[in-house]
Amino acid sequence: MINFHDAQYIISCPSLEFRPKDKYPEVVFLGRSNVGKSTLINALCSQKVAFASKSAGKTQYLNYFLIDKSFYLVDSPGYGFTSYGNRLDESFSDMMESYFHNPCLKGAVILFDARREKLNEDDEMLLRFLKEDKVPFLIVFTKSDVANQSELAKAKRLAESLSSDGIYFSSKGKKLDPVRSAIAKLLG
Ligand SMILES: Nc1nc2c(ncn2[C@@H]2O[C@H](COP(=O)(O)OP(=O)(O)OP(=O)(O)O)[C@@H](O)[C@H]2O)c(=O)[nH]1
Ligand SMILES: [Mg+2]
Repeated sequence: MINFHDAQYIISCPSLEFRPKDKYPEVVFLGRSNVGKSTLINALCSQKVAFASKSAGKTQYLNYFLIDKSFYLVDSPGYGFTSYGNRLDESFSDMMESYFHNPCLKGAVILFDARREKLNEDDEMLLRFLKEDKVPFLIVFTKSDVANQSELAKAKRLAESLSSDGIYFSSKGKKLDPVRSAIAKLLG
C-alpha cells in the first residue's frame, strides 16, 4: 500500500541520462514557476523534502524523491521563468522534451494556479509533449485558498476542456487523499 510516509531525496539530474539506474516507476510534477510544485510534494510526503520558496525559479533540475521505497516523485523546474528573462528557456524545453521519452514515466501531475484562467503558449507546448509521448496526466489547481468562487469555477471548466476533473489543493488545507489516490492510479 502506498502511504507516502517514507520519502527520501535521491538525486538532482540535469537530464534523463543521469536518472537513477533502477527501474522504479515515476510521476513528474509540472507547472509554471512558483505554482507550488515543491510545496505539493512536501505536503504529500508530510515533510520538507523538496525546496519551496517565494522566489520563482528555485527548482533548477529534475529532483528525484523515492517514496515508500517503491516509486519516484520528480520535482521539475518551473517554466515561464529563467534567470535571464521570463520567457521559456530553450534548454529547459530541450531537457523536458527528452525527459518525456522515458519508459519509467507513468504519468504527470500538472499544476495550475487556481486563479489562472487560460493556458498560454508554454502550457500548450507542455501538453503537446505529453500527448506525443502518451503520458497520462492529472490536473491540480494550487493556491485554492486565495482563489474566489468564480475563479474556482473557471478552473473546473479549464480542466474539463482538457478532459480531466481537476483537483483543488491548498497548502493551508489538509485534503491530500484525492491527489494521493490519483497518483496511485497513475502508477497502476
Ligand atoms: N497561499 C498559498 N500559497 C502557496 C500554495 N502552494 C504554494 N504556495 C506558495 O507559493 C510559493 C512557491 O511555491 P513552490 O512550491 O516553491 O513553487 P514551485 O512551483 O516549486 O516553484 P519553482 O521551483 O520556482 O518552479 C511559496 O511561497 C509557497 O509557500 C497554496 O496552496 N496556497
Ligand atoms: Mg520548486
